[in-house]
Amino acid sequence: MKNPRLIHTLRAGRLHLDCQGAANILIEGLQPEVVILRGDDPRRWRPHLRPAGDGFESNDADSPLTATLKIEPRGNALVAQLTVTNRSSEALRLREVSPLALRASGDLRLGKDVSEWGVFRQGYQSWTGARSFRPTETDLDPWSHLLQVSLIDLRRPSAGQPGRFRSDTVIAMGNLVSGEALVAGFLSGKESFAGVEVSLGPRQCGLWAATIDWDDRLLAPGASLTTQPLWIAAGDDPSALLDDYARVSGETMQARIGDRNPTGWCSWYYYFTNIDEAKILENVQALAAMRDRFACDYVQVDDGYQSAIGDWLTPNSKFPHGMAWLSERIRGAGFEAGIWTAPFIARAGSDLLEQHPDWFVKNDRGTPCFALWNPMWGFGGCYALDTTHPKVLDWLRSTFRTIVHEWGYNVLKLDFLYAAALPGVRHDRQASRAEALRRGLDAIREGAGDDAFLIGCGCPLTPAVGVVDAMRIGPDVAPFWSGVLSRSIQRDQHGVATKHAIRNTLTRAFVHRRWWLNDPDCLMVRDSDTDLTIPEIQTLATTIAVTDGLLVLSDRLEKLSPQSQALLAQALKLVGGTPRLVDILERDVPALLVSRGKEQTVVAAINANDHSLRLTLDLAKYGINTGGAPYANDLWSGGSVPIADGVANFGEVPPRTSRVLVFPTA
Ligand code: 9PG
Repeated sequence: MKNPRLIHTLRAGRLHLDCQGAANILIEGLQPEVVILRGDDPRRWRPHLRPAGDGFESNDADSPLTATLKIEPRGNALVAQLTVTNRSSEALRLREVSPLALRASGDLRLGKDVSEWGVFRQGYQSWTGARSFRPTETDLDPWSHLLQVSLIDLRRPSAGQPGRFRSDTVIAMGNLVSGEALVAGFLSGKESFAGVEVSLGPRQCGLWAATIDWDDRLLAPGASLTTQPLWIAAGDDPSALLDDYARVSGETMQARIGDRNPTGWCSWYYYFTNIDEAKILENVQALAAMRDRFACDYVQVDDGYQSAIGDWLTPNSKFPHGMAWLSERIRGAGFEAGIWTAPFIARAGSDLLEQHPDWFVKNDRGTPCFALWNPMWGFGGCYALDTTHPKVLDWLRSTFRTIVHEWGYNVLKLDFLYAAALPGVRHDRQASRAEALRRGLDAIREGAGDDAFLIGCGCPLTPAVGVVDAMRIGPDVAPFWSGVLSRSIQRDQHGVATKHAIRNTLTRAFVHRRWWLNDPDCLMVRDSDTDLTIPEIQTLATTIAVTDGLLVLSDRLEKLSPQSQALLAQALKLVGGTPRLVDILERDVPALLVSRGKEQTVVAAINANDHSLRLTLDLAKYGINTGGAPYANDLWSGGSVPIADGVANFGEVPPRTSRVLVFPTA
């Protein structure tokens, strides 16, 4: 498939996309769609189109809306943008707006048979699972509402039906037998949340809709709205298409991408909330002593220093010298100081919630909107701050001005950010949820200043592009692989588990250095105080190193065994390449990755699935010159991996183990 270019034609009021150079890629019967609310009753408007100027317009005299659609080539991709105008005399409440949607009367073809497809479903926020599905599989949300609040977009739950998938912002689909692939995604996401939904039947794709959530806001008489641009491209490598999409969307959203990845240490995954000044300083000393083996840039104090969730400027009694004193000690030892906050939530009993109940997003009953119940913090729930309220924005600016410019913390881990985008009633009723979140983030950036290093966490992804320097792209790691709860109520994909973190670190590698620097969450290398086995630790270390994101240790360093230190040293040798996933659509947890650096190219066979996998990789296809050697050595086991005709044969790779080959870059 050479230079497959999408072209569009209008037939009988509907759009058809063909792929020049690939007869087997086709989308037939696309139309714009708007869902208007009459009371609580949603009505779908699907205008027929006619040519108008260099685009199209709706051809529908009876509708209160008019629409114009622009479609332009961008490289080999097409970019579509819809403008909708309210020509009636009353304000209209809009639920959803789709620049392009296909229903049962249309068709989408990628090769011969829908049963051969894989679909990559992007998750809503940092901790939401992001994985590929086969058409017979069902995507399930976390089991209870209590979990869903902090893991999915509550306005867009999964349908829970086989073959039906709703992907946040971007979707990748492909035929696993014949190789045709299609990627479609919105180029910007700070204006409103968006996604692409598909429904795959046994023989046909009966629904494909790229949709913006208009959050049931009003469109005034005479007013117009224009959707974020939708980018669609076809080809034969879904990972390459996702890379292109992430690059173009990152440019559109003016992503912040630093020259290098800082390395760090974080208190959470050894101490959890059980931290104090002495424990932090013990690790500062250890980091200074191991500087030649681990060049750590920052030391980040996590959850546990604050007097209450919400009261960030008041430390508790375990930090008697205050946070400015501690940062001075950290910086005095030659590290940048980092600190955790959850800036958009406050817990029952905090001064913030007691003193300013009017600063919170409201639910239907007019009381503060519930955002989280975290057993680690005790009984009371947490509530969502209203980041469209000017006083809240002032408070955010001044809080972060203090933390950065008076206390001296330059690395900010900003957690539980989804709260600012929860559905509810806000001070500014015309702000979308994505806009509300963005205003909160912008206020933090203003207070912290341009030099602060902002790491988003628990954050809906696209509204943060252009504000944060790094973003957690997966669930929390843990000193265990996965558990009964991870597999049942978290559906083996959402929420805390090392397995879940590894999956997302692989499947979301394509946004690294295009939207921000990826934060894969922490590396734990310890071999005590953990349930992780050595091969599991190697698998986590390989994943973090070869995907090139932030490398942040979270162990009690004084206690690291020589074996753990040796494992860390091996992992550090693998960083610095540009990752490309080979099998993103092929399995639940992808396993093959090529990471090309200036000097070396690392090939990793990472099996984070719970069954063994037979893996081979065509090295020649990825430009790897083996110099004719008949085998290469696996970094972890020292065992040899045979190479024949440029293909590495990893054989049967057991679950929760990895193989790593290193070649000089050709
Ligand atoms: C600190 C931690 C760490 C970690 C973050 C985040 O739903 N929950 O109750 C829940 C608790 C903790 C959590 C995520 C969800 O982890 O990802 O790195 O900073 O907070 O409390």
